[in-house]
Amino acid sequence: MPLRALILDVDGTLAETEEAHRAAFNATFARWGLGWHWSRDTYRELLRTTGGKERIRAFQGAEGPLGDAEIAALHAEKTRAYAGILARGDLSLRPGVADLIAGARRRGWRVAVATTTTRPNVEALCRCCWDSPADALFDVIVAGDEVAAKKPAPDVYDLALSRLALPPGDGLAFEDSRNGLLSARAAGLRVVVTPSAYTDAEDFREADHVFPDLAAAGLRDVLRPCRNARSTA
Ligand code: XBP
Ligand code: MG
Repeated sequence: MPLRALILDVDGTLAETEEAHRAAFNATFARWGLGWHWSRDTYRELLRTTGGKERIRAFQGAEGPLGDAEIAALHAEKTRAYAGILARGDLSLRPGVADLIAGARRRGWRVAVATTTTRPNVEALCRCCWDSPADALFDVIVAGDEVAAKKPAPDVYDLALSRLALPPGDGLAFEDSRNGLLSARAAGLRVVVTPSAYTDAEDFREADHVFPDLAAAGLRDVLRPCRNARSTA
């Protein structure tokens, strides 16, 4: 089984980011005087809609007060609030993430990101957790607004594979959510799922492997039979 690239989701997979996203949404709603506050329970439901702008649109419904331009402006402010929260530096990578990426580098595999969130949020996370720019960590970064359809559509994974110039059989995706799993599977990738705080009750029956986190001993067994890209090039 050739393996040449790991393609990783960001939110919930690299780190438990959703509480920072939720805080950024709520702080922005308050500044805009909307009278909205997303509780944990509400947010768990709302996460079924991927993408912050899409989530706001779904929450307010057809009769909501905000038009598309206002949603875009509110979301841009939310993105700045999220960067401010992460700049405080109190968010960590999930167990096993740093070792997985460092190990992939040693083995000559390429490493990519396929995320629903925006590029500035990927930067903020990389600065916070690695003290490094995202480009120095990942060969390819695909963010949600670069594609026509967000997860569970395959678009972000299709674009990541196209930028890597690899067929799906040469990649392995890492996800934490059902929407992400379906997106990666629809792109033809094998998928490892590590459920996160907000996705732990979701259905992952289509996953190739489900582990509590990326430090799980079983992940080494998944990666071990994969031939080193350098020896197969
Ligand atoms: C995560 C998301 C994102 C974040 C918020 O999905 O849906 O929308 O919650 O990000 P996944 P933005 O992990 O499957 O990519 O507000 O920047 O859209
Ligand atoms: Mg995710």
